[in-house]
Formats: sequence, C-alpha cells, structure tokens
Amino acid sequence: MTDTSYQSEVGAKAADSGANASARFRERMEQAGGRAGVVDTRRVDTLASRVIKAVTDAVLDEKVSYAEYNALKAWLIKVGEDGEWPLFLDVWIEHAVEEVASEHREGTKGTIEGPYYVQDAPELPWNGTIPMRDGEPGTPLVFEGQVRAVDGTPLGGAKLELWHADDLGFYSQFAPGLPEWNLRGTWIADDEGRFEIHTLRPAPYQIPTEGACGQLIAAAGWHAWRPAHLHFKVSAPGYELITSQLYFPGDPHNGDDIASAVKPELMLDPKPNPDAEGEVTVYDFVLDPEQ
Ligand code: MBD
Ligand code: FE
Repeated sequence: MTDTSYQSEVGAKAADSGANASARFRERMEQAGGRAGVVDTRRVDTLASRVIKAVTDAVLDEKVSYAEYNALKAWLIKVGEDGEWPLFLDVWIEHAVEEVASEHREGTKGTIEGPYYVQDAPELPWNGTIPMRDGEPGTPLVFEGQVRAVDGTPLGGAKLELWHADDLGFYSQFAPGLPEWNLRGTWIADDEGRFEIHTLRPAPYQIPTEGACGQLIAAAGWHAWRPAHLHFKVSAPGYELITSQLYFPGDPHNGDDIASAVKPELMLDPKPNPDAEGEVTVYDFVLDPEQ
C-alpha cells in the first residue's frame, strides 16, 4: 500500500464516523420515546430567540456580507448532508451543556460524552481485559481504582463503562472494519468497589477532517486535535451517573482540546508497570447521591 492510498483509506474511515454518529443518535432517541426531550413552548421561545439574536448581533457587529451569508448557508446544508450535526454539537457546544448539568456535583468531575458512546458493551469481571484484536497496537495500560460515594462509602458492584479509540484514532461501530466491541467494555467492581482494567494507552486523536466540520476547521485555520483520552461512565444504584474522560500528562493538546473537554482533575498519572510490560495508573471515582 502506498502512503496516499493508506491516507485515503484512513480518510474514508474517518468520514464514515461522523455520519454513523447521526444514525446511532437517531436510534437512541427513538428507543428513548421518539423525542430528544420534551421542551415547553415558553422555553423554546426563550432559547430560540436568544440564539437568533446572538447570530443577528454577530451579523450586525461584523457587517456580514451576502457572500459570507451564502457560504454559511452552503456549509450548514453540508453539515446535515455529511451527517455531522452530532460531531459539530459535541465538539463545540456540549462542554457548556455538561458544565450546567454538573454544577451541583461534589464528586468526580464530568466532561462531555462525545459522539461515539454505545450502550451495553460486554460485561467483564472487576479485573477484566477490554475486548481487542490480536496484536492490537498500543502500550498496555492497567487502570485501577475504587468507586466510592462522596461520604466515603465504597460502592461494591458499581458499573464502569470504558470506551476509547484505537491507535489510529478509530472507534469501533463508527469506523468500518473493526470488531463490534473493540476497545469497549463494562466492568463490575468487586464488593469493595475496586476495579482493575486492562487496556491500551490511547493515542492523540483528530476529529474527522473530511466532512463539513473539517472544512470549517481548515477555513478558520484551527486544528482538529483532541488529546489522548479514555471515555467512561460510572454508575451505582441510588447515585448520579458520571460521564467523563481521563487524560494523560504531557499530551501536546491538553491545553488546546478542540472540544474544550479537558479539566485538571481528570489527569491520570501513569507509571511504568513493575509487574508487566506497559504502564499502570490509579484513579478513584466519587459519586454523588441521587437528588
Ligand atoms: C471524539 O472521540 C470525541 O471524544 C469528541 C468529543 C468528538 C469527536 C470525537
Ligand atoms: Fe473520543
């Protein structure tokens, strides 16, 4: 394979990922009752009016031309055609929604879910290994810790879902050609709330650049990078579910994540594993009681 055909194959896979996220989002919303949440008329009035005013204020302040207005129209049409509304929203808007949603929490910090979560990943014991291919590239990573309540009570049997990209930046079920549950799993903590996850250290990640989002990034002179990250959800009956991500110190994009989803409390501290090849890291999760 030449470099260019490799690049175009990787590009085609990345382009699929954004579009697949649209289809998967629609399925999930249908399962949840057909609408993405019921919103009352006064709330729609308030929010739609504010968004329209924010845009028209920008048009007036910046003296937007017809050429620019038509470029915007063409681009918005393309976001939909490329199936990239979930990607666009999760990269540039979700962090603010998450900030509002978790304002009251005292436990582990949340951050954005992003477009690539899939529910019901295979269940593994407290010390299980994530599903991966033979020879899956990447540094082995052992990730251990404990799930507790804010008052310190260990939460035995807590559920921990983990998903991350492979070494080339692809998520199973969104990029083609990967086993269904590659690098996705659900761990059930032991009676003391402890878990020991065996996975691989993820690589820094570029959001798909072939579609409308990539076009915006290029046109604006931005970059498409997210720092390497592990996505997770932690839950236990009677406690608020946490959706978040963990990051690695020294990643060149910890300070300029395109998705604005890095928080200092979400840094891991991997060390060489004394017992095996690769690295080991410890992170405890703290859950707030359900309100
Ligand atoms: C990702 O993997 C991701 O985490 C986000 C937020 C957006 C696009 C791809
Ligand atoms: Fe991600």
